[in-house]
Amino acid sequence: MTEIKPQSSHWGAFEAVVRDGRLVEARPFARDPSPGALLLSMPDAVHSAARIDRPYVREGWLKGGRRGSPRGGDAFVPVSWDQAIRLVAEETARVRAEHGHPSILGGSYGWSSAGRYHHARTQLHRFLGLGGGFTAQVTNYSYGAGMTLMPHILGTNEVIQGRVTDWADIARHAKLMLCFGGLPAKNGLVTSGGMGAHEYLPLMQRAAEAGVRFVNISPFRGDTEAVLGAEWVPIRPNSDAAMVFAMAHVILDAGREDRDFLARCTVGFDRFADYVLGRADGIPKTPDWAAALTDVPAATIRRLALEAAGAPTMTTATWSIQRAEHGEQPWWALVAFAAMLGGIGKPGQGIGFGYGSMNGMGTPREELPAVAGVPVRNPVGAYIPVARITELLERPGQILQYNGRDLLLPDIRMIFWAGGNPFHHHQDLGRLLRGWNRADTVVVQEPWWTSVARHADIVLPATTTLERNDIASSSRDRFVRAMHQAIAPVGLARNDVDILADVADALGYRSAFTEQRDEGAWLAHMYGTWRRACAERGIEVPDFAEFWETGFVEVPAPASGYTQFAEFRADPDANPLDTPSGKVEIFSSTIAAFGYEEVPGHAVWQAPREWLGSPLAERFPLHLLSFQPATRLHGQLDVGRVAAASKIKGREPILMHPEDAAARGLSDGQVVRVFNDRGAIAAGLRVTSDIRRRVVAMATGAWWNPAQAGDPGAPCIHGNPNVLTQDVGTSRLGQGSAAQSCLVEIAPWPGEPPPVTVHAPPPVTTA
Ligand SMILES: Nc1nc2c(c(=O)[nH]1)N[C@H]1C(S)=C(S)[C@@H](COP(=O)(O)OP(=O)(O)OC[C@H]3O[C@@H](n4cnc5c(=O)[nH]c(N)nc54)[C@H](O)[C@@H]3O)O[C@H]1N2
Ligand SMILES: Nc1nc2c(c(=O)[nH]1)N[C@H]1C(S)=C(S)[C@@H](COP(=O)(O)OP(=O)(O)OC[C@H]3O[C@@H](n4cnc5c(=O)[nH]c(N)nc54)[C@H](O)[C@@H]3O)O[C@H]1N2
Ligand SMILES: [Mo]
Repeated sequence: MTEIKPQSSHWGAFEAVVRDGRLVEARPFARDPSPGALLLSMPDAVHSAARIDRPYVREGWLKGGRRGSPRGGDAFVPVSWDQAIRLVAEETARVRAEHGHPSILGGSYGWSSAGRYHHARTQLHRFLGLGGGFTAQVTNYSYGAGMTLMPHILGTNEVIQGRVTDWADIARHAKLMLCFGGLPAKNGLVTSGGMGAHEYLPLMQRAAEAGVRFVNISPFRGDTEAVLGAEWVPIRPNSDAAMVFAMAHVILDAGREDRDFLARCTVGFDRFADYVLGRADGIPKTPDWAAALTDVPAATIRRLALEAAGAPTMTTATWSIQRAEHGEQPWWALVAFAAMLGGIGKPGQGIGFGYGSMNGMGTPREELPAVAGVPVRNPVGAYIPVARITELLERPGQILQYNGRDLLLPDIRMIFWAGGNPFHHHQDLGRLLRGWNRADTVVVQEPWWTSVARHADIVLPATTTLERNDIASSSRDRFVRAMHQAIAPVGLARNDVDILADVADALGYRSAFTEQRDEGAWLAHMYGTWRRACAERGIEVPDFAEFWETGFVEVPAPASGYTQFAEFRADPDANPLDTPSGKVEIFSSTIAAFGYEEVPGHAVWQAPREWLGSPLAERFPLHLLSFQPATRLHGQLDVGRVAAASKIKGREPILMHPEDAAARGLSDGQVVRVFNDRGAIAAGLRVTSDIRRRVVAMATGAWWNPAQAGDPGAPCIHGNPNVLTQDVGTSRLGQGSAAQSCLVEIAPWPGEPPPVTVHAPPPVTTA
């Protein structure tokens, strides 16, 4: 018998086609104009051998191994659900009593499910918050540095997260779009919370047809699609700020800056201009100065700057640009540059970050919140910027400087993760594992034997979205999608929320956690809250019963384009920005007062420790970029056919220029060893002239497969770039991830590489 159920995922809405209790196909939602290929991997993933079939406990933990006990190398012992719940409840109670709530790390960063009720992280925060609190994680890996900076200088994070000036507006009014980091098609495959329609590529294509000229300023030609006909400017990684200063120099030199806008709408421009002209430090930031740092010819920099001054221009940078040491600087410089052009708040012009980073950025839509779960306040004030997790684990009792504050790092005894994978997302994994091993106990809820589950003490098998009812929703998308349970839970898997309700029960607060609502009542409650928010904005949507029956709601797109900052531009006194001055802070006294020498009061050029300009490049002469995968979502769907088809002899591909390959005697299709002082990984070599010389690039997301499980120094035989990436904060201001500042060398893999084993379950013992 075949059944068809409405469903959704971060990579798109679909109809779940179910035969004999198994998902056989994820058929794209009929309203999606360009569904991506990732849905093909769903049946593989949902019924994968890598699903966790039942609860387990690490053997060493059962035998008493707590703080300092190595994780990742032991066998797992199967336990009953009753036993597992009891162990988690007892250990949670013990840690709370003996060490206090801040000793539980419950930040649990990660993408988990598109369904908003069963969103594991939200539910875990409810559970821990109601029980007394936890050490939280703030900001994100996506744009952590940028989201700390922008409130100081533009007074909002809307310029990163949306609502940004939409593509309809750009198509109608812009003539030039300068894209630092390009507009990579692969990034449009996903929206956090799911989407009814992939409109990313069609929208930019329409802008190109309407006459917008695109410039792809990136080390990788593939960061724009051929249909856009973009000019490629192959820049050196981490040098974007230098190029922007030089463009600012050209504008000043030609007297083309918009004096009226700068005077009315910004503060601190003169100090920035002094810096650019070299009055402050004796170094004029000329195109020749920048050419040596960026490898972009001075003539190109000059031409692009004058072109931008002469035509309506939208300036954008991908989120990746700030995921590097001093990643705040290129973004701040771009805001200053866009202000000089005077386009901020003009239709189709100005600045927006992330048009190239995710589907939904710039998609025309009404201003509406998403359907969302109900968070609980965390009674504990302790937190870290998310990407400082290893420091948290390494140096309890010490201070971490962040955004003008001194954070006291708690002593973490228990790590509780549901819906994220730090051994996917964090940098320098060997170092992370050494810090991780300092915990007494690690509890992980996961559907699959991902690397976070493999490095846990208590492993609780979670259902996937197919195994429960939910609602998918994103503030970036016009569609709200019903997700009907399509299959029974796989193995003994249980819903995250039901697992946590049972632990809360054992600890005496089940009804506070559930608010005595079951799944159906929560969905109706969440939808009802959203429906009222729509009504307040004059938008009528059907009631819950009709929505659930139809399977989706579409909120029609507004008729006219949206221009961000239009009111501010028209009357900055009546509509000030939420900054101290109410204006664009090209110079920020607040930031200057923090006294961080690496982040003075305006954007400056700061060379990172690891880039092609540093002394370390003599030993490790290649800059490694680790971008988002076209074949999966981070580590999710790595067990699917789409990811498998892209691998080379089972290893994640790495892109390299033909001349760099020839210089090392390497050829396309070969397994190579990528290494630096932090470690080594295997990768499959793909030789292409689409990547500039001395830069290599590979996607994140191949599951970490250390050659010896549990050994933090072992090479990864599968190709997880985070073995190699540098774990430093972007700066003390943003403390974001600096994954893109990383140097490596590449050699042939010696001999035959060992087989990849990480897609099969780890050893199990009944001893
Ligand atoms: N080198 C490098 N590293 C990076 C980046 C980079 O550019 N370069 N990018 C960074 C960025 S931007 C991000 S956002 C992060 C992403 O990092 P993560 O969000 O941590 O990565 P995912 O693999 O999506 O992890 C989500 C996990 O949740 C699990 N999961 C899915 N559904 C459920 C569920 O219903 N319940 C439970 N309990 N679990 C579920 C999945 O199996 C998966 O293991 O990575 C960061 N890391
Ligand atoms: N298919 C798919 N799409 C995704 C995701 C996924 O896992 N899979 N993840 C989603 C998530 S969580 C996020 S946060 C976004 C991330 O969005 P981004 O961070 O913008 O995406 P990346 O792919 O890391 O980087 C985009 C491009 O930036 C270029 N680049 C890197 N460093 C530099 C530099 O220093 N200078 C310049 N000029 N260019 C540089 C690289 O060539 C890279 O291809 O993607 C989202 N989209
Ligand atoms: Mo992200």
